[in-house]
Amino acid sequence: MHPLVNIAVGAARRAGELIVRNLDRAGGVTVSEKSRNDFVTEIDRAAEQLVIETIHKAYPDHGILAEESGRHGGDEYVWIIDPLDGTTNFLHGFPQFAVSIACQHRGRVEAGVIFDPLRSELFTASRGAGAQLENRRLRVSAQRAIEGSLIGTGFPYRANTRWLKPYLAMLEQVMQRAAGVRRPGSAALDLAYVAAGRLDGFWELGLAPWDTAAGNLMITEAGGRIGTLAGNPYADGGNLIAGNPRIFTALVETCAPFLGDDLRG
Ligand code: 2AM
Ligand code: CA
Repeated sequence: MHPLVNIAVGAARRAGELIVRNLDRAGGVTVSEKSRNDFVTEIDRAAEQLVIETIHKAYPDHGILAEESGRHGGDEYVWIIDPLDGTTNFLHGFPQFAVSIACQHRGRVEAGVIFDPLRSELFTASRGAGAQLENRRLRVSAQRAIEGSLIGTGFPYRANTRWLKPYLAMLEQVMQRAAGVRRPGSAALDLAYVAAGRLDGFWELGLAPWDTAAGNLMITEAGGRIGTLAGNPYADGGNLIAGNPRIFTALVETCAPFLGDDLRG
């Protein structure tokens, strides 16, 4: 295993264990929204600290870009960390969340790990060496058309509800043609599922770099494509379409009529 992947795996497992240990305290707790949010922030922070500690033990000079603590440290290698992707699910005891860790070298993601601690599913990827689920090589699906496909998505939230109209127009198109549309709530895991061929395609607006850094590499290494809504190469912007190559193209075509200037990217 690539040394960067190896460190990421150890970090993700430690964070995952902490998250699962605290799940009982989250789901169904009848407390105020504020104390719920404080609780999830506490778990987010603790999981993130475990990940950063593990990385810095091996690589003290590496930089960090993480959901809770932001950007700090060196800039040749930067680790992009989402300690708990799917926090709303976690808070409600809805069993779909993950730890996502990627390592960038000079601006290019070289290694990525997405860990689902409840199913104990570990998705890994390193540049040029493919993507794996445990010991199996990942490959995107062979689905040829949106008709018959299973497509994942995420709904625009908070500030991003300004995109609700175009988003719903896209959804209307996709749901009328696909076999099914799923909104599981952890973008990192959704991207891993595209790489694994469990989803034929995926799109979402308003994501953050830590939601997508590991999944981006995973999909590319599994033979899939990921891009902006207009189908351009994806960097780390928030709006994306992913899928096997045919479904990627079909989703880009489907979304095209609904892209205003702010969504074209
Ligand atoms: P998070 O759980 O780490 O916040 C779901 O649509 C995806 O969007 C998840 O990957 C989720 O990551 C991300 N997201 C970021 N901010 C969010 C918010 N305020 N509400 C819901 N999802 C959010
Ligand atoms: Ca996230």
